[in-house]
Amino acid sequence: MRLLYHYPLSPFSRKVRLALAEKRLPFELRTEKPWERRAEYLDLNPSGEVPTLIEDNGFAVPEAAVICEYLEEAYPDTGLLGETLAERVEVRRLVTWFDSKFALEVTDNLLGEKVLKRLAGRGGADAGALRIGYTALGHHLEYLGWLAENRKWLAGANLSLADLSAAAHLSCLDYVGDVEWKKVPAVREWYARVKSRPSFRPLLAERVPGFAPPAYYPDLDF
Ligand SMILES: N[C@@H](CCC(=O)N[C@@H](CS)C(=O)NCC(=O)O)C(=O)O
Repeated sequence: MRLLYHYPLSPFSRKVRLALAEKRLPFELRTEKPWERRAEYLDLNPSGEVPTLIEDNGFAVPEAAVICEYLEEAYPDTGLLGETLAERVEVRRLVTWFDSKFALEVTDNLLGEKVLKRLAGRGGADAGALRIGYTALGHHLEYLGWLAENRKWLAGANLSLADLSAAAHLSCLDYVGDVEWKKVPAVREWYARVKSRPSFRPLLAERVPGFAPPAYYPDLDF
């Protein structure tokens, strides 16, 4: 059986789980705590980061971006990058936005400081980092709001990897109660649609010991 090494509150792991589920590719999950730097896991992915996908035949594909490109090439039936060249550029632009810019400016400063740092035993959250993270989140939500108001899905007419990437980051931030949905109704409407897809259900059911999400976190009407 196909296996994904992941961590529940890792946006990069979540993006790959969503992509696998949207492509209807069955897989099992194995939780990996990347901060433990297990030798066996480092053999699979020398960066030590999650996720890593192991195919049925033992073929290892590390790194979320590499896995998503691989899935698109190996299993093209349900395409997540769009059809035309212009669509594919726009999807890749937004995926890069969320997995680089958003991840660095928002996710690392909020989720990284509040959760991953504590799990890794590297102390508590740094107030300066949190301030930077919340300010950046405000700017990013404005941009997401513009996309959600002007397009059906973030990159255009169809659900794409851009939606999965954005929703993966936002769902982790939502788990720690950092998204003020009332302030961004268009983003909330878009997220409600992503959240109600069958691919999202297993993510919403998961809990990390020591970190309880807000009561509305799993609700489709939030
Ligand atoms: N470039 C990597 C990023 C993955 C990543 O940052 N994973 C985080 C969790 S979301 C991680 O494993 N962090 C632990 C560490 O840096 O040691 C990818 O695309 O897979």
